[in-house]
Amino acid sequence: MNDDMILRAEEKKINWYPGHMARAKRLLTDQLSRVDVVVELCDARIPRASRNPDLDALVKGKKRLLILGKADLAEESATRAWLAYYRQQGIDAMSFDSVRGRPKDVVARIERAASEAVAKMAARGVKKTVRAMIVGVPNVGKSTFTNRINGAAIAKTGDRPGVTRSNQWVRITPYLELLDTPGLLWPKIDDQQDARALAFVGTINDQIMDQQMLAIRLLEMLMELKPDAAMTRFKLKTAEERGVALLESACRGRGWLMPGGVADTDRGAAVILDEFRAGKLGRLTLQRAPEIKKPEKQPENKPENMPEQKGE
Ligand SMILES: Nc1nc2c(ncn2[C@@H]2O[C@H](COP(=O)(O)OP(=O)(O)OP(=O)(O)O)[C@@H](O)[C@H]2O)c(=O)[nH]1
Ligand SMILES: [Mg+2]
Repeated sequence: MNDDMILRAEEKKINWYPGHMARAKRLLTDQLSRVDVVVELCDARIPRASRNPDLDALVKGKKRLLILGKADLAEESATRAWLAYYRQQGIDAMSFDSVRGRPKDVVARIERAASEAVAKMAARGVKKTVRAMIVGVPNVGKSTFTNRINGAAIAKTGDRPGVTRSNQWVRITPYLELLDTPGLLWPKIDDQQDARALAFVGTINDQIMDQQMLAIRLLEMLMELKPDAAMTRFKLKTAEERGVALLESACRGRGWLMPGGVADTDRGAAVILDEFRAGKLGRLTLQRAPEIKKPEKQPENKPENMPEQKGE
């Protein structure tokens, strides 16, 4: 067996559902009756993989707003395509980045989503305080988003998953409150492509995965999607390599070497993952929106028993 075959044989299924996440799920359902809107934050680079398949069942009939977050790291045209797709599906969605995004755009959308409840209270002469719960996978940027809307850092943030461990209400205005919640995954990630995508963007605890394996898969994907950027960034001489050889070449290219000139693949893997997550390879969307099917033209109804028209 060569190195690559050994690697593939050892590749383990990616899954992360520790005890604090089961607790996070309980915290979410506990607060549900208190909120008017559920704001679901997903990652604009991987909208499909970063949406919790259990959420529909968890939040039942609540008003929803989907936000494609970290939009500054995704390709703008791909994000537009995702938004068009969601619109067609009847899902209320917008994109946002917490680096430059304007809070008032989000506030307006949350208020719109809650407008029914607000109108009901207004009819009774009461100005309602809208309460919105921010949910999403770990590290997707929920706390940073909350801080951005708030205008000042109040929630703790960090570049690893699992930073927020309990619910935190943040008052934005007298009439709007946001609930920052801990990141939530689901007990079994069925699609391993999705699991890997979640791992690439830093949603899954790095400690439970083989970092070298993950970095190799990431490099391979970059060589498919953005070969020029990857070759420049990691100073690769050829576009042909894959597997361990590709990781070693990146290490040699960037000078991550151990004594004797041996590629330091441990260090290389960690830096490659960090650089990708920080957007150093430029904007990149890993998952494309499904094509929007145009409604098929209905064949014209022909009255029954009418003889076929013969051509001239
Ligand atoms: N480029 C960019 N980075 C972001 C954005 N939002 C958050 N981040 C970064 O993503 C990392 C995670 O942010 P957090 O706000 O802690 O994420 P979280 O969803 O609260 O994470 P948990 O509490 O662990 O579930 C941090 O390093 C943030 O700086 C964004 O819109 N754009
Ligand atoms: Mg957080």
